[in-house]
Amino acid sequence: MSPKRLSFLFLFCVFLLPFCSQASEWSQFRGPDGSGVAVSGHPPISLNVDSNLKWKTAVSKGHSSPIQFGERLILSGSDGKDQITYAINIEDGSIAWENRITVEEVEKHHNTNNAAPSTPVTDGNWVYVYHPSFGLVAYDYEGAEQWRKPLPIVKTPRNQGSGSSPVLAGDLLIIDRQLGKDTHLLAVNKKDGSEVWKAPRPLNAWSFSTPVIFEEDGNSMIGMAGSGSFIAYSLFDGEQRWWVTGLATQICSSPVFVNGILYISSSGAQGDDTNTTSPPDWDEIIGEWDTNKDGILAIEEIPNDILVTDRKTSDGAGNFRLRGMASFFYKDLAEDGYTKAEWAEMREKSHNFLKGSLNRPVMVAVRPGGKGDVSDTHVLWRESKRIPEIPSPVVYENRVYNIRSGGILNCRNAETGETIYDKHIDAPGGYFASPVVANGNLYVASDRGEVSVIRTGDEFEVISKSELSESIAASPAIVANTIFFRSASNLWAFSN
Ligand SMILES: [Ca+2]
Ligand SMILES: [Ca+2]
Repeated sequence: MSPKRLSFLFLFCVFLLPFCSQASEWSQFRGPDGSGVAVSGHPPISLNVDSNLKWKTAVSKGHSSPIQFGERLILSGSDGKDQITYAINIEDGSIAWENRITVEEVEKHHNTNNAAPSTPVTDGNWVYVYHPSFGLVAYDYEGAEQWRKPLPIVKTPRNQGSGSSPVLAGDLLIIDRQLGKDTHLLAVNKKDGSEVWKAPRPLNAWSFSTPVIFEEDGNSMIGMAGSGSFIAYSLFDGEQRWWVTGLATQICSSPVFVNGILYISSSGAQGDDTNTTSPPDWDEIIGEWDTNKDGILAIEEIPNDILVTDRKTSDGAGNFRLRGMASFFYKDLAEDGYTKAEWAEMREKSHNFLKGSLNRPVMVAVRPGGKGDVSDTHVLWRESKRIPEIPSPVVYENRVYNIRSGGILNCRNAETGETIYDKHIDAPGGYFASPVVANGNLYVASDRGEVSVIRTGDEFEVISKSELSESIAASPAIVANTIFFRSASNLWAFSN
């Protein structure tokens, strides 16, 4: 190569690359590799709106999290039929650009979910946004649209709404598509959105989880949890290679891949197994509840405040009352009430539902590899207690941290799964946001807007608690010395 050409290349690299590749420390849902661990950030260990709140910017509703794209954050939102992408300047919180795509139909979702649940992803060149009510769209740094790929509107189980975020691997952009029996992983070329492969997963459809990218014997793989199993596919062609069974039916949290091990948490519909209570035995309650003493339990004789499921969210969303469950499982209750035999039948059906596979939490640690069902050969440990409903785990310095609703933090040994501690952090409410770690400190946020910082390690130590006054469902993001929280209607930046 001539010296002239070399110097041209040098100039190209030095002067052009900074303008076409935007660095990102937090490029996708839960940051680097989706693990929730900041590589080098030192954000404040206590949030204070008077001293270290750098800025606060109003944004539309959304449960997705911001990502970093150079000097900006990218965030998705939903406002009626408008599906929004924001680019927000990290320095001052001003909005650099905002793009809206108006759809005819917005996906149906549970009242604890939202129409903008998917966190964008960037390769440093473009940003890729998935709106479940629209499809995929790619923008450059200035917000110029590069391509769009409309997709049929999703049909999630029981209309609970989407949860999965897109991931990038090489030239592939991959998203889980919930379409009932047509549910599949879709891999498109990130350069133009053209389809590369589709991995059908009709038997694995119940999921709100983000896929995980991992390596196994030099092969690049993608894993997806749902409907009681975790399935590993080849990234090359989407071929199903191996799977682990025995997980919960309906999976919200996302697996992480740390130090060569996959950690997969699945809790089912109600969270921790202590969140469900089977209906009481007839003999225990009939004397007290049968107020007219006719030996029949009428619906209005069942106390209205008794819960069979308590997800411990701050507004009681998603809880079942005994009255509702009793009439759900025994239809003639409203007409002539319960006899002892009818109550026994209802009790058994309710118990099977409440304590069955739909609600049975399971967390596993899995060594990747093998072929077919590897449940008996590659599972390092399997635990069924003290597992959260929505938040994903953080694995940090050989410990697994899980925050569950009610404000209970569980710390396990990552090698054995044994609990090191299980403690109330004294910040109750629902936990939807996944925890993150920076500089050895764990950040958790509740639907009451309370942020708690816990020192990692074998000793349980809460460092600080702060109130943001608005519900938080999105997972925090960390860039250098700033931590970002999305609440019900704002994005907050706290900085050292
Ligand atoms: Ca009665
Ligand atoms: Ca009856």
